[in-house]
Amino acid sequence: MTNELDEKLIAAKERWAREGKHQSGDAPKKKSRLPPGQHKTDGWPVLDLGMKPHIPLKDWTLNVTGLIENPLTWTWEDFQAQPQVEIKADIHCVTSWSMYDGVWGGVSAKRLLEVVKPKAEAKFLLFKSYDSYTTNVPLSRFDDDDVLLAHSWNGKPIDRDHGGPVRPIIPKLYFWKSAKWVRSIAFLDTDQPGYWEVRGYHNDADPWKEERYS
Ligand SMILES: Nc1nc2c(c(=O)[nH]1)N[C@H]1C(S)=C(S)[C@@H](COP(=O)(O)O)O[C@H]1N2
Ligand SMILES: [Mo]
Repeated sequence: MTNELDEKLIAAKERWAREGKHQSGDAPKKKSRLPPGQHKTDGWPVLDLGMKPHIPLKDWTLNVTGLIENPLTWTWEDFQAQPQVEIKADIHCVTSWSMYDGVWGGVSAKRLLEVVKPKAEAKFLLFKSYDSYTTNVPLSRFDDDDVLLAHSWNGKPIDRDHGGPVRPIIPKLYFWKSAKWVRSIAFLDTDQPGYWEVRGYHNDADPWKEERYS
């Protein structure tokens, strides 16, 4: 089961986009920590396309390509040798759960940007994952203080179910923008919509604006 696409879940999520499931239309509550239409969850649900790639650390690499001065391939050792940060953040999933106060450990987006040096034309990022998933964000959304390439959660390695060895965490966007099992990051001058972005999900994905569906 874990190596097959979860066709039923994918079909359901495409239907939710057509039907606008969980779309509250509520105005954001000024002081609320919860974006409109969300509820707090205590566990951490698992959501993906169904195939959960297993990537031994010795085989893991991260490729960073495109419109940057210094394209690179990091091995696990290269990645660990970068300055490490811990960032506490809330996560908001489009299926309406929000998880509070995760402590994410890894390499900050700011550090990656400092190393690769995006060219002036670079405006968008495309993440590709070991399960062939893709998702896109503007460079301006990646270049934020709370964004990182995370390898740990609450002090422990992110497990395979949740996208380990490494996944970006972009707390200010719905969680589908945080690619599990990330394999490459391309810096582009044009926006290239990813897996869910071409299947009815909003390109920008700001939970505070309730940008669930396109
Ligand atoms: N590689 C990959 N990343 C992915 C997905 C996926 O199917 N494959 N699903 C996305 C979606 S829709 C969500 S809600 C979150 C879920 O992450 P979790 O399973 O750790 O909660 O991962 C996102 N990143
Ligand atoms: Mo999702």
